[in-house]
Amino acid sequence: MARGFPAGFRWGTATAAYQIEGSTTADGRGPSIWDTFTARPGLVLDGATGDPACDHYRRYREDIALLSELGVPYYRFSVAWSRVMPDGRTIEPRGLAFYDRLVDTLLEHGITPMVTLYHWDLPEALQAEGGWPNRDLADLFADYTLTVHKALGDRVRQWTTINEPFCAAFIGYGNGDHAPGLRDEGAALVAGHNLMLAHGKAAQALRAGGGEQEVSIVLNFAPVLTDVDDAAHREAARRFDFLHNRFFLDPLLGRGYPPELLADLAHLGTLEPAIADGDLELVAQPLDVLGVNYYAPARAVPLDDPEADSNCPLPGLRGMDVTPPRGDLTSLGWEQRPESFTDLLLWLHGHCPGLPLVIAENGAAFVDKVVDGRVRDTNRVRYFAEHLAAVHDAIERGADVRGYMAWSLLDNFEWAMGYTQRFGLVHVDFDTQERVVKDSARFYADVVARNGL
Ligand code: GBH
Repeated sequence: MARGFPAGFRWGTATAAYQIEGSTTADGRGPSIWDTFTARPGLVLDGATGDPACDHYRRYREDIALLSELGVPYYRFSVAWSRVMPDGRTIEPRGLAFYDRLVDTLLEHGITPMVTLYHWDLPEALQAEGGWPNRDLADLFADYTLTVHKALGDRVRQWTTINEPFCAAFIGYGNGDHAPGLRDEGAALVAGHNLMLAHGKAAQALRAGGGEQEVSIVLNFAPVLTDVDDAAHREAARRFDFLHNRFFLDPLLGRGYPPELLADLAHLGTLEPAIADGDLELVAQPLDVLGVNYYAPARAVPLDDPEADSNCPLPGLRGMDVTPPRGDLTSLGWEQRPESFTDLLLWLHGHCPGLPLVIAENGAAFVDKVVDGRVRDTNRVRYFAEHLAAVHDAIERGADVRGYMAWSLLDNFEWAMGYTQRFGLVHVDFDTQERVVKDSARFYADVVARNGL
C-alpha cells in the first residue's frame, strides 16, 4: 500500500554543531561547557571529545555536496554560541563567517537552511557565571540570537531557539550525565525555567529582527507506558509524563506549569520562587511550529519506597524506575516502538490546537560495518520505514505534521557515549574522515524523491 505525504512536506536531515564540527579552537572559538566536560576524565566513553568529530568545520562543502546528491531539500543545523561569541558576549566575526558560508553553500545547492540557536553548547564563560540557573543568561541569549539573526536573517527563514531544554536543564544540571555535569535537582528546575525565559526573549528578538520568520522550539517527548494497570503504576506514569512531556510544553502554550507538576516538585522548593511576574507571559510567545523529537517510549514502574532513588534520576523522580525496554532495541538499548510515535503525534495534535508540528529529530543508533565500501544497515532502514509509516498514520488520523528531519546526516559525537553510537545516514570513519553513504540514506533519499513510502 503506497503512503503519500502531503504536498510540500518538508524532508530534511539534522545535525548539531558540537557533534560534527570539530576545530574547537579555530578562528577564535571559545570553549563551551562540552569542551570542559569532555576534558574531565571518566565522563565520556573512551575519553572522546568534540575534536575532530566529523571535521565538518573544514569539510562542510563536501558534506553539503553529499546532502545535495541525496536530494534532501531541508537541512537543520545548530550554531555554536562559543564560535559567534567566544566569551558569550563579544562577537567573533570569523566564527559568524563560518555560518554565513554554510548558509550560502546550502542555498547554492538549493537546500533550505533551518537554524537552531542552542544545541547544548553554552560558552564556558557563562557557565563560570553560574550557567542556566543564572537568570541573566536569558538576556544574553537574546543578544546572541539578534546577532545571528542580523548575520543570517536575510537568507534564513526557519529558526529554532533551543533544542531540548529538558536535556540541557535536567541532564546537564540534574543527573549530571551531560555538561556541565552538575547534580542539583533544585538548580536543574531553575535552569529549565531560565531556558524557557531565554526562548521567550529570543523569540521576541527574532520577530523584532523583521522579515518573515518562522519561530520554533524543539522539545523531546517520550510517551509513557505501564505494564500493569493499577493506581500505583498510573501515578508513576503520570509523574514521569508531566515532567518529561509537559514541563516545557504547557508554559509555551500559555498554560503555565501544570498544577500537578508544581505539586510533584514543590518539595524541592526552587521552581515557584524562580517564576517572576510576567515570566509566564514572556515564555508563551506565539510559535509558528513546534519541533518534535521522538526516539523511544518510556516504561514507568512504582517502587515500594516512595523515597527510593530512581534508576532515572531526573528532578523529583523518586520512588519510581524507568524499566527495561522490550522487543527490538537499538544499540543504545532504546525500544523500537513506532506506534508510540503515532500516539505522541495524535496526543500533541489534541493538546496543542492549531500548532503545526515538524519532526525535528527521529532516528536510531546501530552497530554498522563498512563491507566492500557499503553499509547494509537493514535495521536502520526498517526503523525509518516503520517510523515514517507511524508519522503517516498520524497525519491520516488528523495530526498536522509539516515535515520530518532524520537524525542524523552523519555519524557523530554522541555526547556522553562519545563515538560509540552511530546515528548517521552517512558513515564516518573517525580516523580517516571518509564518508560512506549507508543503505538507509539511499532508502531515505528514495522516500524523499517519491514524497512517500
Ligand atoms: C537527541 O536527544 C539530541 O538532540 C541529539 O543531539 C542526540 O544525538 C540524539 O538525540 C540521540 O541521542 O529521559 O533521562 O529517561 C535525545 C535525548 C535521549 C533524552 C533519551 C531522554 C532518555 C533518558 N533523549 N533520554 S531519560
